[in-house]
Amino acid sequence: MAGSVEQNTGVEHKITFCRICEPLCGMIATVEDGTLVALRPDKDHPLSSGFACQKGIAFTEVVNDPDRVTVPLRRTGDGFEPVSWDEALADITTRLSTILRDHGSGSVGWYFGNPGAFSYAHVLSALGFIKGLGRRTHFFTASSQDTNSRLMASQLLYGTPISVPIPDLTRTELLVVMGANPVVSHGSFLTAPRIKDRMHDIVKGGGRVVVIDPRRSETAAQFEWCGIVPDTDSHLLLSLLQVMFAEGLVDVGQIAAHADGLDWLRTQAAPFTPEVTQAFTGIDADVVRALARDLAATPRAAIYGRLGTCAGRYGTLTSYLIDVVNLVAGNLDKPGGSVFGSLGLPGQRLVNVMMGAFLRRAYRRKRSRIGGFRALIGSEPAAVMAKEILTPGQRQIRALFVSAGNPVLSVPNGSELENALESLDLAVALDFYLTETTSRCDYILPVTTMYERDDFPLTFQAFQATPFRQATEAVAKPVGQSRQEWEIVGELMRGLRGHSPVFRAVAATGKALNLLGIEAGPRVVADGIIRFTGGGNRFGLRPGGLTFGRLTDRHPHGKVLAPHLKTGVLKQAISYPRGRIQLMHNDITAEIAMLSQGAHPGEFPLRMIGMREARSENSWMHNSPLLMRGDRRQYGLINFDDAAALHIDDGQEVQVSSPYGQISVPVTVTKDIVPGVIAVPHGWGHKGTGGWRLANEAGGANVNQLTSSDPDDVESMSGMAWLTGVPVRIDAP
Ligand SMILES: Nc1nc2c(c(=O)[nH]1)N[C@H]1C(S)=C(S)[C@@H](COP(=O)(O)OP(=O)(O)OC[C@H]3O[C@@H](n4cnc5c(=O)[nH]c(N)nc54)[C@H](O)[C@@H]3O)O[C@H]1N2
Ligand SMILES: Nc1nc2c(c(=O)[nH]1)N[C@H]1C(S)=C(S)[C@@H](COP(=O)(O)OP(=O)(O)OC[C@H]3O[C@@H](n4cnc5c(=O)[nH]c(N)nc54)[C@H](O)[C@@H]3O)O[C@H]1N2
Ligand code: SF4
Ligand SMILES: [Mo]
Repeated sequence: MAGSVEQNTGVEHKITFCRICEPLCGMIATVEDGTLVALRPDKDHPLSSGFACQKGIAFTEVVNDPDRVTVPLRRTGDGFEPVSWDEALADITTRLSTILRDHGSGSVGWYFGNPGAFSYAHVLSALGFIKGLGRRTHFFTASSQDTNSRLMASQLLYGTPISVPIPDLTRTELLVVMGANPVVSHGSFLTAPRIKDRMHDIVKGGGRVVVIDPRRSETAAQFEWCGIVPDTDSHLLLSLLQVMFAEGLVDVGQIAAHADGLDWLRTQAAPFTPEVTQAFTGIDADVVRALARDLAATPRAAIYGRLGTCAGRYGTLTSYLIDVVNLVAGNLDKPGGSVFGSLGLPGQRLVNVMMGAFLRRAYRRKRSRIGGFRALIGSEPAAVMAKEILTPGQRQIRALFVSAGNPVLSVPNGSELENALESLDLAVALDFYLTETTSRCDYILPVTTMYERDDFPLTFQAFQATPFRQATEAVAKPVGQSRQEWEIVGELMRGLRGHSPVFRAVAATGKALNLLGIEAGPRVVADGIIRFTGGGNRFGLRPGGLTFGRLTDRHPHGKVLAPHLKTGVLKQAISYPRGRIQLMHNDITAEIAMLSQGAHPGEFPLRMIGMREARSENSWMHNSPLLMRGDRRQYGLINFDDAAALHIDDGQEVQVSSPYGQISVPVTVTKDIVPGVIAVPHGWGHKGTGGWRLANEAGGANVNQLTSSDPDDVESMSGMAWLTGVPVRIDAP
């Protein structure tokens, strides 16, 4: 059975999966003569078992959107004109050749947005292109607005950014969710279909889910809510440690067997008694003590943090402390605790040691031109991308590719970036919409959507709560003239062969593979990874094991590899040669020292946080009528007491100002948010010239006009943008 469950008169029902967000829910695509006509959840998917959210179902409207870009577009004075692929690619490679000849590879940059991470072929080809052009190219990703601080914490503790523990969701008895809203986000840095049900299972089994959040989020509303002042999580976590040490709740021998620096840690935590931190966090000392005791006493407990703990001023410190509290409470690498997934490679430890050493070396050696940020996972902070374009000098960016991203709305200081894009010699977007970003580019190269390409979710394999493999073939034919990103990159590489030995090698390898009857392209790599990792056929050594083809042919609904993640694998996850966790770092000492100094500017007495919405996906699903029904608009959220003090009525438009910018937004007044906080959804403020009409009509404001692109406001260790807890003032007009 090749992934197609029914067939009559040109209508097929094809088994596949959604790739909008991380649970990767199973889907059945109804396809008529190659055209996607409907999507429904896959009842036979072993993990999502018949669940899909509104965005997943609405995706047919994205695929068939009348506003979708389906032919290559070239910018004219005040609009766009269709051009042929040949013409577009010839002009782009000619202009790029000139830029490379005159200014070198340091004049080229690539911004890789969030949806790109869901396509193995896009990841591999974009990396191949930008790294193949030369060492001096610029590479930015959405990660510096999302996960960099989390990756940095792992690099410090385990020696490698790619060992990130996740909660053992199906076995835990106490889950502390800190700065995440899985009921709306469906989980992040954590692939767990039906995550809401999994959390309810914890409670049904007699356990608890505690949500630490400035807002009584949709998740907090279903479980136990503990309100917190934004950007004070590090204080809370240090006081949890203080209590655990002071009350003798720590099994020192057990921890010392795996980690260096425990005494240093105890000294660092000592001043942060719950009475001291209460003044910062707003959380009662008694609540902190009780939580510390519960975390230490419950055999299966885990703290899980995500965007809310990553995107504050102390994102790396907070992420680091989450793991450290899990460790000290005896919950790291334990069933039901915070555990490490892995690809299940043979010699996993050796691979980790080598990879970590390579990444740490790059981190030490490479620095960004603007702000001197170190290269975490080989990338630069997107917060300073505009300045990299606008600041003259060696390695000034003159040509920029943007694939699967809308940085004008997603990175701090959107208008600065908008102007920067206009100043480039060449800007090329790989996208299927004319957005705030792409409509500032010289070319828009139309790409396929996820249902028009094959896939294997490589990026998310090690972050699955239940080890699982699924792959899919393309289920619909490409709409219009759209092409896959890797095919476009392949053409660019061919056109620029003269500039890169890597591109010449890629071309030669492709030729050799074709001679052997193997279709050249990134699928060979994905297939190799499936064969080599957990459940794979190890190139014949494990007969009956998985390959890309076998997954799509024999296991179209996917295959569960094991009921649970393995524990007792800590040493494998660590990249430091001695295989021990390193707690002590001068940078962490410095961050802890800064905690007590961070004064809040008096003229901006409130703090702004983000708010994800069930019917949005960052900036890019606001053109779907299904998702926009009911005349949806962007609203901020403020507390009753603040509204009363400021004489603001429910629904009123207010002006929100930060030290960095200003927006206008209507507000909803609620008791479900900590006083002193305003929550504003990101991804609004559409003005894609000539593009998505419904999104443009819905308007709204770009909340990232309130965030800062000043290098001093970017987290120094990880290059992470500062997106939550930003000081603001509210004025009624
Ligand atoms: N529906 C929907 N789903 C999505 C997305 C979407 O746009 N819409 N985006 C996807 C993406 S790209 C990502 S990265 C994930 C993110 O997934 P999550 O991190 O689960 O989602 P967020 O809604 O950003 O959750 C952050 C929570 O942290 C809280 N918070 C803010 N500041 C602080 C703080 O200082 N401390 C604490 N403790 N909490 C704080 C916020 O109130 C919010 O409830 O979601 C993914 N899923
Ligand atoms: N203030 C604030 N800012 C934030 C956040 C926040 O919580 N608050 N969240 C941050 C986070 S976590 C993230 S991940 C970023 C997201 O930031 P970005 O990734 O920069 O932006 P998106 O809104 O996800 O835009 C995705 C673009 O990709 C296109 N696209 C969709 N699918 C594909 C595809 O398969 N191929 C190609 N080539 N294009 C495709 C869409 O049309 C859209 O133009 O935003 C960050 N910005
Ligand atoms: S939860 Fe995410 S993966 Fe599942 S259907 Fe919705 S958008 Fe798709
Ligand atoms: Mo994200």
